[in-house]
Amino acid sequence: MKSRLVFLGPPGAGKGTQADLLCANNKIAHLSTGDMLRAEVEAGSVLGKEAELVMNRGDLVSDELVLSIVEKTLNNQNNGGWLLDGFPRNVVQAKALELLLTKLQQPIDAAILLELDDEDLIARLLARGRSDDTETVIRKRLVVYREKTEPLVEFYKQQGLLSKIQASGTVEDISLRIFQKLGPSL
Ligand code: B4P
Repeated sequence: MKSRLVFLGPPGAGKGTQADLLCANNKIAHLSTGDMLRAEVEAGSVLGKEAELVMNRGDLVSDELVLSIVEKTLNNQNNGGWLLDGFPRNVVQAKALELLLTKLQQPIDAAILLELDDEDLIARLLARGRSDDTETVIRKRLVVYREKTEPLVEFYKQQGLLSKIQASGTVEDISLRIFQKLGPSL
């Protein structure tokens, strides 16, 4: 299995769901910036208070804040493989990640893009019902995704790292598609 992976895709495409399964089955670390930020919110830290306001309006949390969390986490990984879920979210974060991984001598093996129609994304997120899953906030997150995160598709394509996965169907269907893409490198 390629063991240093990035998951890209719009909100609700199932990055977290698929990352959980893939990491559990292949014993690699699941590093979700969304989960890390929600843990800070839950803990009521200064950082969490700052992040909560931004997340609840559907914007991206500041690069400075996210990068500080990711850097600390990656520095503590002992080369066992990882999956970055929801990070990077823009070109600034992607370039900072490149620098950090060069320093750590841990290049990315593959960037997996989960693709799904807006109407399906909205339906999934409304069914989940997290505090940032109201229709207005979801639509805002989709706009932010197209503007800030989608350019990363080209960024990773240029580097020959991109694999596209159709993210419709059951959780099992999608897992199988991901496995079939990554499988040959097992
Ligand atoms: P994230 O936590 O990354 O979450 P997400 O994009 O909304 O969802 P994901 O794609 O992981 O979908 P999931 O598997 O949960 O981001 C939340 C916020 O955090 C951002 O808006 C931003 O403010 C902030 N943030 C995070 N990272 C950041 C960064 N790097 N920089 C700045 N800000 C950052 O699936 C969604 C739902 O669909 C679930 O209920 C799931 O059960 C369901 N589902 C999954 N697969 C399904 C399937 N096949 N069929 C039906 N339902 C399915």
